[in-house]
Formats: sequence, structure tokens, C-alpha cells
Amino acid sequence: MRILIITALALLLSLTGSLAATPKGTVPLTSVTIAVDGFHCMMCPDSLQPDLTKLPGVRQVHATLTPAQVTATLDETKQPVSAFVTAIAKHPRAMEPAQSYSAWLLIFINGEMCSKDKHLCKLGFEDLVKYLKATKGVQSAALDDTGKVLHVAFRPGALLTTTQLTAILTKHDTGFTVKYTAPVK
Ligand SMILES: [Cu+2]
Repeated sequence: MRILIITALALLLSLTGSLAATPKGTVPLTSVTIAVDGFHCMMCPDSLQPDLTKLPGVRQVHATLTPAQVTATLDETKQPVSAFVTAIAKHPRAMEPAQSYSAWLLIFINGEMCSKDKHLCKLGFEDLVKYLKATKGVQSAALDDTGKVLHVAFRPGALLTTTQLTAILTKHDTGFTVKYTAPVK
């Protein structure tokens, strides 16, 4: 009897869990990570977070001071990731409202070559920076020092989704992974 109850509970939990992830049944949600420049105390992320939650298609926003970033789950049919990143970038700073933040979408890439040589990793992914820079709506693109994290800023009005970005990055080569949330260490 006890086992039956536990099984029923587990089933109920997994059911409500999947419902929370896809409220309308088939809406695909994307989790993204955005690096922010301009936070200097807890009040900064704490005041940004509720404003972002009000945007259409935005769910589960979490803004943190350390690291200075925003993680969110998006329904990109209503809120393409580029629109979300530019919404953060144009948001007035909590401390200096005349200024706005800077924001970059983080794209986590990894391939077999990265486990062998850090420099080879960075060199191998330089082409991805070129592809992104050639994309309409992309303002800037750069690789970090590890060679495994792309920082991408968008122009106001850009309507690019993570699906489109992944397609651009993997157009010529698919021998690496593309993720929008930090890999678990
Ligand atoms: Cu502050």
C-alpha cells in the first residue's frame, strides 16, 4: 500500500512538473543566460528582476549580483532571446537611471578539441564569431578566454531566437555542442 502511494505521488509530481514546463501543452521553452554589466549592489538585480518578469513570454527570471547575470526561461514565440537581451540592455540602471545596462547572451560551446588544447579550442571557434557578426540583428560577438563561451549583443529590434542562432552556428560544422545554460561542472 505504501509503495502504491509513493508511486502515485511520484507520478503526480512528475505530471505537475511537466505541466509547469509546458503550460499550454506544446509551447517550447528555452532557458537562457545573460551576462550583465552595470550591477553594483543587490538592489540592482533585485529591481531589474520584477520588470523582466512582466515582459510577454518571460518566465522564471532570476537576476544575481555574483555572477552579474540574468537567467530566464523564455517562450520565444512571444519573446525571442534577442528581444529579451536588448530589453535588459536598455533598462535604466537602479543607481544611475540616466544610464542603462549592457547585456550579452552567453552561448556555451564545447567540442572534442577543447579537452586537448585550450588554444586550439579558441582557434577552432573563431569562425563562429564571424558567422554571428555577419548575422542581421547581431551587434557584437566575442569569445571569452576559455574559448568556450560566446558573448553576443543584439541591435534594438532584432528578432533572433536560440533555434536560429544554433542553426547559424552549426551550419558548416556540427562537431560541437551549443548550449544556452552553463554546463554543470
Ligand atoms: Cu545597485
